[in-house]
Amino acid sequence: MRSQRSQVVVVGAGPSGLLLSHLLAARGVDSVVLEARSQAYVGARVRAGILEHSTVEVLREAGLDGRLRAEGAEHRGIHLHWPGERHHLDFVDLVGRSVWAYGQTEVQKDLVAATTARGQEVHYEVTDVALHDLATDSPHVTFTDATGLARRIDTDAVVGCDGAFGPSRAAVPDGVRTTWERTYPFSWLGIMADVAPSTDELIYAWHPDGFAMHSLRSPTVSRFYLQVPAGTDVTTWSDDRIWDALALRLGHGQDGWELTPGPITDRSVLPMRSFVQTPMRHGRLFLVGDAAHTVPPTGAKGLNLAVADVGLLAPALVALLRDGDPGPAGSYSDRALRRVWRCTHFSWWMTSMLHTGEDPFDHQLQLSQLRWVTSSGAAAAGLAENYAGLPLEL
Ligand code: FAS
Ligand code: PHB
Repeated sequence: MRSQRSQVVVVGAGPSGLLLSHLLAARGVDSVVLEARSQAYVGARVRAGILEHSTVEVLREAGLDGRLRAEGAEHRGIHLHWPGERHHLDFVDLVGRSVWAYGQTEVQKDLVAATTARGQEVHYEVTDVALHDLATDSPHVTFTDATGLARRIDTDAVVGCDGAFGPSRAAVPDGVRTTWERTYPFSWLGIMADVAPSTDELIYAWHPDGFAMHSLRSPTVSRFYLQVPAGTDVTTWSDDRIWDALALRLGHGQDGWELTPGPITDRSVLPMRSFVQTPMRHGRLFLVGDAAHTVPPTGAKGLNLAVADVGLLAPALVALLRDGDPGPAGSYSDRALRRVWRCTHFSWWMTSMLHTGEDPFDHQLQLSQLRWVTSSGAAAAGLAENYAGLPLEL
């Protein structure tokens, strides 16, 4: 077994793992990143599309916002739509903050480029990652590298950036961890299409048949979602069925607006679930992003929450490992969870307002809420504050 030492071991090279490694290196704290998949696989995963204000600020401070500002699209707000009505909420007018349409795949490319340029040690296609002695000040991690060699890293801190199904969550002992979970009775069927967006900013649509969203990735690539029953087999939705449902739910033909279809280049069904695992620290193990929480994507919070965790944890680890101050690391979990629960509630609130079931009473409640949110400045500001992004510290 080959042994080495690093101040931090990061499990997972998704956005949170690479961003954390980048921020630590910039402050003189070394780390090694371990990733189960190949760099190409991680980079190709189609996921989030909206960066909130605080995410853009974290990326700017890290010097990672260049391509975002050159190739991304700054959005002032979103459109809320239901049959016969469409209203724009202008976040800049309401709360002075915008959001950016810039796919997670692009963020990942920027992070890979930055960590590669810095010579960051990232091991892809590793197996058998195991975390040891987490409750001591001298934990270690063992794994098998891509060549099949058994490896050991002695470290001062382990950070689980390994998503909802990685080993870090489970490394918190049963008697220590609590998991709150909610599974929704529906999923999102998501498609990527090679067609210019039919909208300037995102459309979130309520319809008796189910929720729909028109998002985008670039001036020539659009992203769409449809609410479908949980467990839907994506192959049961033909292209025509998808486009017909999107046209109906998004209001094609209403007030002269038309949805332009195009070739579908990617399609998948995303289950809608939410969980929060506490605490987000156990000994020298820290949990970040989807390793500690996931939210339904209706509030565009998944990636943004992961970045917010990193924005809190990076300075805390620097204080602990470089400056000998255990304070910020000690309070990391409580500080992060305040924002996690706020964003979990907002994601639930947006999901409950926009996704339809069979009960017509619920439909009337949802329509009343949509009319309130689009007619009351106070209500609209509440949505805008949560969607455009809250401060890192609540
Ligand atoms: P990630 O899951 O991105 O990264 C975790 C990494 O850890 C992965 O690369 C994984 O391979 C690695 N890993 C796992 N086990 C490991 C092991 N044993 N050893 C080493 N490495 C291991 N959010 C939105 O806001 N909008 C969306 O539309 C949206 N769509 C999504 C669609 C899907 C299918 C999924 C799963 C999530 C989606 N999300 C969306 C949420 C998503 O963006 C996450 O919030 C975001 O990727 C979180 O980033 P990380 O915490 O870095 O976790
Ligand atoms: C996306 O573009 O993928 C997207 C945008 C907003 C959401 C969810 C997904 O709330």
